[in-house]
Amino acid sequence: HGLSHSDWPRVWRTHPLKQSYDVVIIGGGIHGLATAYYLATNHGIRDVAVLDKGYLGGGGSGRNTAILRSNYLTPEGVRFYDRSLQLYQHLAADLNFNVMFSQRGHLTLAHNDSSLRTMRWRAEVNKLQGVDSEVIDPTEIKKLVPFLDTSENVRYPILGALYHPPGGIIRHDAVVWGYARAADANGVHLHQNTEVTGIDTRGGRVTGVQTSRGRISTRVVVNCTAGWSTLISDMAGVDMPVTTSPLQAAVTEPVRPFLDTVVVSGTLHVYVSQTDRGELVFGASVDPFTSYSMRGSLEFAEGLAGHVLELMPAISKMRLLRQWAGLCDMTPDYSPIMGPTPVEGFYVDVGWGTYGFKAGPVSGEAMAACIAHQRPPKIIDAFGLDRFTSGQLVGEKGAAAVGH
Ligand code: PYC
Repeated sequence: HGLSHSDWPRVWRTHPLKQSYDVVIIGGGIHGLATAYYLATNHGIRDVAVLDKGYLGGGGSGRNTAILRSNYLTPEGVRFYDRSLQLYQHLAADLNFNVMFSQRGHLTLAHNDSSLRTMRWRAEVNKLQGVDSEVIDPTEIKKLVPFLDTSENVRYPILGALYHPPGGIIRHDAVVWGYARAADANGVHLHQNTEVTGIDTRGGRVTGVQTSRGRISTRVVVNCTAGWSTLISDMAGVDMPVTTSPLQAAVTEPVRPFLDTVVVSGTLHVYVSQTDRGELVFGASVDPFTSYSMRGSLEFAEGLAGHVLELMPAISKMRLLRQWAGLCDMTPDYSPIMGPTPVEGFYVDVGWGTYGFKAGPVSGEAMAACIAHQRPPKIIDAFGLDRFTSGQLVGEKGAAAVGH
């Protein structure tokens, strides 16, 4: 006699929608949930609602390829993502939820002189920030990943790689569920199937949120959405320099473990890792057009297979089981937009491009501090919306996993 799923305890509660909250967070993914959790635990702000038009973790949080790393190109980016890795390192204990973080190492391959130069640059910036990254040669790469074709007789020979030992993978859904359960336990109300249809402002400040389940009065609204971040900001009258493109991913049938590190190739537009269950998870760069589609395409699967087999010819018999897409909100400098906006009480945590998942914990921590102290903490100082008028961009394109 086994447990039927109806016997399982609920991980978080449901509540009636209250008519007012101190803080309303739009978007029930890792960013929104982490912001709610740190508001409650770090600042004692517990009268918080998280609204999602679908289910928790159904957007980018459930569609990413679960890769964590902090080997960025700018000092601001490296410090920021490294704080996220530190939070991820003790997240299982903090949330009492097994998030299965595996720091198995991360390799970004260089197939030409200019990428090798960028890898050296990243390694030096990383080391100056205390982050473990170094450039290694094909012999060392082969030792770490014996299945990689490191010969010289291929279209794009591997010249070297940026090796980042602290990088790895995690169970992305567990991170969402862990934050959701802990936020709920700290008094946060999680409202699924609750779509935001308008944001009320008066005299340049936020006064409330209109939803498919009624109006909420509030003086603080945080836009933690991806894909729809511009539509939500438009509701408050805030323009954002963001375009949205799909990024596709795919997963194979499970096989015995053979791939111990995360492998990224910008030139071949692919990254791959093997889950604890044995599946290979692949991702690519964003599709070359703007769209809100979250479906996979045959063109993508064909291109992906061709590229992967250039790297690992031995896996040609493996079968793809599933493919899907997530939505990436791209900014002009490939860095996020975080903090206050010209509308008082309206905050944004958006523009995550192709690396929002790994930033979840530090973003939640920083946005919670920003709201509690009514000014951005130092760690997100460089990511304000005003940089697009002052011209102080944080160019992070060279650290995107694969080219765009
Ligand atoms: O930035 O590491 C990354 C990444 C992996 C998948 C998409 N982006």
